[in-house]
Amino acid sequence: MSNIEQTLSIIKPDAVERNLDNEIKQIFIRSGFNILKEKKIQIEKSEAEKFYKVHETKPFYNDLCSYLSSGPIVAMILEKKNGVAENRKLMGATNPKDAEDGTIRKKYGISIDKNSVHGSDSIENAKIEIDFFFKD
Ligand code: IDP
Ligand code: MG
Repeated sequence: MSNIEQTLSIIKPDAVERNLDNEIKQIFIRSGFNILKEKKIQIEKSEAEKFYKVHETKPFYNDLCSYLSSGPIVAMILEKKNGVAENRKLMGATNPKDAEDGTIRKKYGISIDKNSVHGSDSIENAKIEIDFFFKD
């Protein structure tokens, strides 16, 4: 049985702003991910609110949506065996301070909000998030 999975990755504004997008893409490639599609875009705050709707009751929701829409991002469809979990592992903990050595957030994250990358947290959400960015 094949468990090749697709997941949505976003290189967030703090990383794109520091020109880290190519470097981070190389980490995904070296770690065995295929980048099936990618686009560099800037989204509206209203779109960020839709994307992060699961967090709408959180105290940081407004800042989070302002932040994600504050500058260009790179959205990618990544594919690998166990891709959803493998991407979460490679990203590291939400707070870069807690992220393990060798993870993207440990290496590049600035703070809990400016943590350089987003990754889908389940196969179901990966499908929803991929559609959000790549459905025509
Ligand atoms: P994740 O990105 O590791 O899946 P989530 O809990 O889904 O983490 O939170 C989404 C994003 O919201 C995080 O990546 C981070 O940028 C931001 N965030 C999460 N918790 C906090 C917080 O306590 N303060 C500020 N921002 C937060
Ligand atoms: Mg999450």
